[in-house]
Amino acid sequence: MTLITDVQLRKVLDSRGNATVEAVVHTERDGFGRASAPSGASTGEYEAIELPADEAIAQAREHAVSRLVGQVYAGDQRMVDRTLTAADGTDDFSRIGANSAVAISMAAAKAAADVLGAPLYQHLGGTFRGSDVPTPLGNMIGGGEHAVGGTHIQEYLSAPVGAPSVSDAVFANAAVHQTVGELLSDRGVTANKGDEGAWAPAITDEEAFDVLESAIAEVSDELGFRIEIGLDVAASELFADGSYQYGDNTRTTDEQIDYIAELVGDHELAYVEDPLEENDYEAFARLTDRVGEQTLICGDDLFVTNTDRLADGIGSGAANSILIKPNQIGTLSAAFDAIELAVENGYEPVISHRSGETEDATIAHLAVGTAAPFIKTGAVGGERTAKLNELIRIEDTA
Ligand code: 2PG
Ligand code: MG
Repeated sequence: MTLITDVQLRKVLDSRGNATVEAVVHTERDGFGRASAPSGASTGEYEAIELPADEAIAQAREHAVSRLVGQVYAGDQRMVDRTLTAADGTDDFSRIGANSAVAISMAAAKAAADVLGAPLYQHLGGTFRGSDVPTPLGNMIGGGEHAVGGTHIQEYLSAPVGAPSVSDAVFANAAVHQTVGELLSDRGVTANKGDEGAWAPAITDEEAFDVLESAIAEVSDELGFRIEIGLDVAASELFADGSYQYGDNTRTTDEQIDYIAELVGDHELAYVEDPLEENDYEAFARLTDRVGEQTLICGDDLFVTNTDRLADGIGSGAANSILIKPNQIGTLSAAFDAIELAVENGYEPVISHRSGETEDATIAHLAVGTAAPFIKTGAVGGERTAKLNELIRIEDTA
């Protein structure tokens, strides 16, 4: 059986050099699972609370560990997550920290899969979900909260929708990323990389489209399959004093809707995340009504992986897709519930990394285990390739 026999918590580094929580779960029959929490920079107002790593570890040790050890089976994910929720006792994990909660939740799942000798995606998804591997959305050019001095739009994504396999898609994104770097240097533009490894040149949003379109055309011609463009506008970060601020340019909500609708048409966007600020369901609904047949309008800060907020969105017709970040809600069960509610209502779930990451690859398994159509997890950099290479392994061995 999978009775939890030990839970260890420690502080480890994330990709930004900050401290994050790593959890280790041991069970009977030598089950072992280890997982670590990611961390956002452009965080939504309604996300579960990330505490400083030391505090999250101390609080979880005091309130959660003894409720799990010798009491709960790692194979009963619902029970693990209910126990974490009860140990916390708040509705946003502000007592033990969503970072401790999600690390323990994921480590328990891995320990249970280990006892079964099954891959994590299979343990999470069960045998009936198959093993469809999602299309990776790769961050190519960016700015916003992820890179000072970059574009206003936070992420320009490459979406290799025509790729015959995940391996082809992953290498296509890497090739687009390299080509963008070369095109920038041909134009005499120097560029560092932002937190997720995307190029962060000081160019306008229009130039970013131009460069990305050229890179995609080149790579797609060479590889012979279709690659489309996606965006994470991260509009809550642009929104101040009632309007959207693009440097010296300001757009009202109506103008923002027009602007995004034009971008969808002009650039045949496959995916647009957070085009409007996180409280404006009504504007999301208007935009979805206008372009929702042509593209995915995805709620990240809008929904924060929260079923209550998603239900509000479904009720008002806001968006047609939801970003799923387990650390926004604190447990795998709650993330799973958000995915289920989305799918039941025709919303596409997109599983996502955070800008601050570790080498943990749980989200690759969550995406496969839930048959999500897309995963957003960067294109280059070790903490990103940890997930991408895991997808390649899953595809190769499934
Ligand atoms: C986002 C994410 C990941 P962060 O906005 O979607 O790309 O960024 O983790 O900083 O919230
Ligand atoms: Mg986002």
